[in-house]
Amino acid sequence: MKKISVLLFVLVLGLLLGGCGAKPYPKWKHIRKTDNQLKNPNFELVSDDTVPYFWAIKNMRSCSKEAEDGKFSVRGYSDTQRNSGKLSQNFDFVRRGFLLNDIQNGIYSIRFGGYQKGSLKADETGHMSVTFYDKNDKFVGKVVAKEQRLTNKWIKIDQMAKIPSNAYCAQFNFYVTKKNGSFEGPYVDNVFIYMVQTKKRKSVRGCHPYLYNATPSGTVLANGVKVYIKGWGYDATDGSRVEWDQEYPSPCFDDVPGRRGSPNAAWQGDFFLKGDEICFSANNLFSQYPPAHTLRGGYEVELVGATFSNGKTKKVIPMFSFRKRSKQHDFQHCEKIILK
Ligand SMILES: [Ca+2]
Repeated sequence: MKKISVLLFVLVLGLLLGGCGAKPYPKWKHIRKTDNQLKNPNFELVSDDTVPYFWAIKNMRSCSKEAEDGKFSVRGYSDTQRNSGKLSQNFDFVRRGFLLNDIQNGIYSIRFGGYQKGSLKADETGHMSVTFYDKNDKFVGKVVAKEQRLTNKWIKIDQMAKIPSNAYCAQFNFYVTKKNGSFEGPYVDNVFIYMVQTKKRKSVRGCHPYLYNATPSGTVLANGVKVYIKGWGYDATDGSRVEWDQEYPSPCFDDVPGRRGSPNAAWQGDFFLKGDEICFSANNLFSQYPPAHTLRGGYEVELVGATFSNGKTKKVIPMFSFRKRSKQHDFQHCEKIILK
């Protein structure tokens, strides 16, 4: 009897969670800088309700009758009410490992395209585009694939475009429109965006700001605590303070600027709330010309509206210590705080 009720409970729970028969959301393999930056680019991963995974779609659907490659492509919805549709997917340059400095300096262009196919109907069109957004999700630019006369055969779109200097994120789009009746196409399959290095990087000398989305000093966190933060450095061999040539969020120290072109230590900082703690991170510690002395680095932090657990509002937070080249590159440290 007990067994049956447990079984029933599991069954009901399964139904409530909608887990019965539903496909689990697939994982996508790691995307390297040289890979196609789009996930599920050939639309072969499809949910039970004909939605291609990883894509945002409006009035579009997977189609299993016509495919340039594999089993599925995507096309306009075949009813008479909907006259336009859109398929899109975006990615963030920083998350894919690109430096915003490189984007700003026009080091990369994009190569985008894929296969598309029309129908014999004259009044329906489909076109590919890439739109760019800045780090506040504000639109900063768009490139549209050159108009091609669609036929009922697959044609390949393959085009290069510049990336706007303030772009943070790129979005691939495929739009379909028609005047009346139902869609017969247009179809799209096997799409791509590649990041192509089209310009040489100027050799880096000394400290250079590395722009990314760090929480700025002076930010008020969700618990109402205001945090001021700056870089802290200490030469533990001779007991002297290290003054940073460049401040938080990308502290950088170069004892002989321009000597061999690279700083002794440079990293990217950030901080965030985690329960009743404030956590600090120091990422990508870079020490190509490492100091001969033992170098300590971290932050000087001042809180407004809270204290550290010792009752004080100011504290030095050491994050790392190294001599010669640092082997570890990412550091995190959390501190309990007491709200006033
Ligand atoms: Ca396909």
